[in-house]
Amino acid sequence: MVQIPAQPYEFALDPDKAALLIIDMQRDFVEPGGFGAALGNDVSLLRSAIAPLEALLAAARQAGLFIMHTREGHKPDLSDLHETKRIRGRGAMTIGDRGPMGRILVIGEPGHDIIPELYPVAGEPVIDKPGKGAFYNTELSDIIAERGLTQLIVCGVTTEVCVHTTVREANDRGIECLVLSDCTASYFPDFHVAALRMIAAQGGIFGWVSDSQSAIAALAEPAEPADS
Ligand code: C5J
Repeated sequence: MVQIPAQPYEFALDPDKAALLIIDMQRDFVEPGGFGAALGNDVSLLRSAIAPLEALLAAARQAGLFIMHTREGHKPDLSDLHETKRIRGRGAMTIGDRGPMGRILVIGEPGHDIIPELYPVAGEPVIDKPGKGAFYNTELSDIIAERGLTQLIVCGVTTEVCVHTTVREANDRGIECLVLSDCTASYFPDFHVAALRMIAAQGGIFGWVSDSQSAIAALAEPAEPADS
């Protein structure tokens, strides 16, 4: 076990049973012309998470931590897209429409891909998810069960939407989640702060909150045996 300073109290990381889960660091959310922009957001607000995530990803790879990435998106025929989601927002552009980075939020299009700074390497599963949560209609539960994982370090975008939904789903499945504040971001800075507070409030009702520096320092430490 490695102790990571966190809110509401320290997180006892068991690196053999933990994974880093990076949520939706896709061009469609962080670059102009994608899904985030189509909904009227200032996508530059999400870029603060990129540098801390790069450092965390390097440290996690160095430590041999299991790493997974998710991408929100839909099949080219949109058969996995609820009409309610397609029309939500009433914007001029919506999911499946063609924009500067290809069809918005469609698997295989340039905008759907993960940004180059955080690109997955061999051995890091990439989970395509049609919803906001990473468990809905995906293979994530199977991967977690197969590997005997009980803890997730959850990062990515956006804090109050896909990160939060995934943490809530994981928590209800008995998985402990540690969210790193600087490795997540929102189009709404006040939502980011509130979402993190909600996770750690009430004794950690959804999980724990820490930051990249604390996690990176912990990953560099040799783990104590779990029963010590
Ligand atoms: C959103 C996400 N915000 N990845 N998706 O629609 O948070």
